[in-house]
Amino acid sequence: MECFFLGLDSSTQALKASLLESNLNVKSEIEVRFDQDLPQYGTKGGTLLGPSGSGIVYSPVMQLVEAIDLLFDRMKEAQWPVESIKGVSAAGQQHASVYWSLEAENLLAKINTNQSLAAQLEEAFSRQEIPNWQDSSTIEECKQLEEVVGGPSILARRTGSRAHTRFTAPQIMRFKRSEPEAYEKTSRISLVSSFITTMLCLDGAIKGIDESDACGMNIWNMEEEEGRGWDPLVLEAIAGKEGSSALKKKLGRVESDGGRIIGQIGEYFVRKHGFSKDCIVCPGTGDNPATFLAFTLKESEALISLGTSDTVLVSTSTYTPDPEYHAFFHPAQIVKPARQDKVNKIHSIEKQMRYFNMLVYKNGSLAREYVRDEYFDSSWDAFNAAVEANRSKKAGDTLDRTGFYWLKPDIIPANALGIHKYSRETSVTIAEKVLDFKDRSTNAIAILESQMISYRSRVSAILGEVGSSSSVRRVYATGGAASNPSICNVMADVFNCNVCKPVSFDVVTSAWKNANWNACSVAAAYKAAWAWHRHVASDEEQKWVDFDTFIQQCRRRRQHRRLTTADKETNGSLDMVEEDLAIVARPDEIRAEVYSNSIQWWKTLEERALEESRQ
Ligand code: XUL
Repeated sequence: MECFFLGLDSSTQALKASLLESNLNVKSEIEVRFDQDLPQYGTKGGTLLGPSGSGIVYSPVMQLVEAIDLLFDRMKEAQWPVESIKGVSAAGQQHASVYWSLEAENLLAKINTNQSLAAQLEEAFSRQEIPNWQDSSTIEECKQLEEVVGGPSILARRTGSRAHTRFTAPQIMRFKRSEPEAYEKTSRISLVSSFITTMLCLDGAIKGIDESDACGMNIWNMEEEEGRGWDPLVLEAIAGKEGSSALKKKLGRVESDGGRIIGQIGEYFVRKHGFSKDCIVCPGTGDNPATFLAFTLKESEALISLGTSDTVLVSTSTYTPDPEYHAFFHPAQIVKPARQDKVNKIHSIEKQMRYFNMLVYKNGSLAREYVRDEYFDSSWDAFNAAVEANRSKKAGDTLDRTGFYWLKPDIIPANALGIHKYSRETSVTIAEKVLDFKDRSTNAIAILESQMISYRSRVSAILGEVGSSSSVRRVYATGGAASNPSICNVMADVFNCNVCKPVSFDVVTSAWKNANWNACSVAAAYKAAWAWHRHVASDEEQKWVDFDTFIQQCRRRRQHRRLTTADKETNGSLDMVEEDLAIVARPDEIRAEVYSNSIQWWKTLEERALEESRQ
């Protein structure tokens, strides 16, 4: 009998599900959109706002509970073969926290199919709001947290990030302060990913937080082995000396093996929807860690997601925290007992920790679209034509059109603001501040070069790159703007490596097409499949197979055709590099060298623009 895997993704605007075949081919996807499908909550973009100027952004917890029922109903309507689903896992928006009441575990233990989940869980929460990652109401709490711990760098070293308003520690701090009674009546605090995992099992136990997702809380100490755990300094900063052990209990255990089986799908889903009672559940993870897994990013590979804001993910085997960005544990790492000394009972652990870093830039498409609208009459075609006409050909080209377009106060560099442009006007070696470039059409290439050089220079620093040769081996481009060929071309030149994008094989047309599946729920299903595979494996090697190898094995199984030259021809413009992956841009040797040699002075100009933005 064919078996399937299910992945859920609880994002800001929707709860989504992906159904995958055993070779990890995406078979079908469905979703519940909060605004349209649950209009009784009155959300816009999935959220509600607090009083004007408060910075409060949240979503109602019951909206998510109702969405779960609705999503499973839709699986039934779509006739998904749920009885053959072997494993399920979830991804959830990062940082956002769910607050369980003292009665929660009791209620979770006696869920029945006669009533909806919402009707049975009305009393299960001590707080009706889930603070959303867009919330910025905790500026004071962030200041206090950094002060107690010893400053932003120390907090970043301990927890992977400096304090951020959306992170869970400052959010819990504000909740405790503004609703002390409700805080006291909180039995456990979940992240959205562990909340969904708990709801999938419905066995009366609130499930542990995934360790990779825990790194987005500002509470989990990521330092060396001895330090790993809920950080005592942060616990104290939130709850005081007297309250820190109670807070630690509320946070509960943390799951460090993302492929461990932590339960079976709840009886509720078995009886009501026909799931198999043997369907396993493994820990959920954050949406960014899930995106990272969807691409099985290897060391020295980067993923650039081009959205309203741009996000860069980079994989490393060293812990390189920095207040400018976020460090996380790899979301699918296993700690394998390597040797067992039966006499001394010493278990040595095979450790090869892996990490990824995330850089978030607020001014992504926002800034690109500003340039398009201001100089190119809102036309991408005109914007792209100007990029192609002005591609760098020799050293110094970029020097004449260096621009920084910080329309909103940015995250990287912190609080950078304003539009700053530099060009050589009177000297061949010195760039001067200008109101605009002589040739205004060069703003198109200037914005792309500036964004890409910023990403490259910071990724290089994380990878410990020396000299000017790029150590980034491959870049994956995703998000809306990744379909713009000019943007990908500049990306390839600046990073001096191939830019790739996922594609999928269309069995109807027998051709490759852009993969438009939802990366987070697909990656959650990958994780469920990996956990199930390890669970049923009879040999030791497969029981401990690492995530990347498992994905590779599945990829080979679904290889639809050999990647021959003939294949490339039949697939038109797609330049396939391996199963499910096409190259969209290759670097030009000369331009790549021009950019590599430009990084140093570009950094000097960025410093200057920053100073000017502070004045
Ligand atoms: C990352 C962040 C967002 C959310 C989106 O730090 O806040 O990407 O994870 O759900």
